[in-house]
Amino acid sequence: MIGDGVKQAADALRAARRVVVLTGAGISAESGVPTFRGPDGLWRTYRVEHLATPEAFSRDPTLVWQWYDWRRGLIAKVQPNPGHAVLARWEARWPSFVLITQNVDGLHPRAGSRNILELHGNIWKTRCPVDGTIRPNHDVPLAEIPPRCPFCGGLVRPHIVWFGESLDRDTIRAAYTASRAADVMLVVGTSALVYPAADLPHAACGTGATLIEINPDATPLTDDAGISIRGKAGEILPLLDSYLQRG
Ligand code: BJW
Repeated sequence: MIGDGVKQAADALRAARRVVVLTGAGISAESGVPTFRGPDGLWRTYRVEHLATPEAFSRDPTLVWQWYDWRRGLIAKVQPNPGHAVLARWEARWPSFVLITQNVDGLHPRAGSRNILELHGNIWKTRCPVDGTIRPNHDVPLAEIPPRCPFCGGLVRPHIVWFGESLDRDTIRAAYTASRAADVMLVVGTSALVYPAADLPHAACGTGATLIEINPDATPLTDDAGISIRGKAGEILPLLDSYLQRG
């Protein structure tokens, strides 16, 4: 029963001092942002190696930027959902609350979350490969494709971690530190297939955290999750929050 899992999760959260949440594309699904691997996922229509690798960008930066321009247009039209809103509120409930996200859509910050580790970057930022400068860019559509660095005139790239690229060292370190210190780790809306993000819940379990998973489907993490709640983030998180407020 969903209610039993939610009640158990609320009890675990109430007893926790350090809470860490790891989110994936599923939390934005109810806002209307496509996931990657589901039935309507981006990777069903687009080939990863054509669009989300450094080789693809070197081969055809215009094509890659056209794809990001299309996704930025789609994301700009949607709103954070009640799941994002609950996680934003939880920052005030636990002073050490850390939100780790694999999402690049920026919906967590738009919902009000501030203490966020964006593991895979942010679609609203560009990076100059020459000097590494990261700049916000909210143009929809982009003013030019591909966009250029205002200083060196070279091509800028999306500030996104593509397959085969390393994550920002400080960000992934901070994510491991928070995960290892967690009393409870809540994993929401990720297929838990992409590393090193998918390793973080194992790191948390390894130091004794209770793992709670919210996902309509089973994932490779489900067997390790002490509490597994099968449902949609936008419905389960508000329910969990209301149980927490009752206690
Ligand atoms: C809902 C819902 C609702 C639906 N409510 N839930 C160790 C082992 C094996 C391989 C590797 C390894 N270490 C590294 C690798 C290689 C690679 C990797 O992991 N490959 C695997 C796929 C096999 N990793 C990397 O390359 C990483 N780099 C790295 O580690 O560098 C060092 C290194 C390189 C090479 C070898 C060894 C070391 C970088 C990974 C970068 C990932 N980037 C992407 C795309 C960016 C492009 C873009 O967005 O523009 O990030 S991939 C894509 O997947 C995106 C996501 O952040 C990421 C995770 O996906 P996520 O969020 O889980 O989404 P889905 O669609 O998979 O799942 C959605 C879930 O939601 C589902 O479960 C649904 O059921 C659920 N759901 N509705 C709640 N309403």
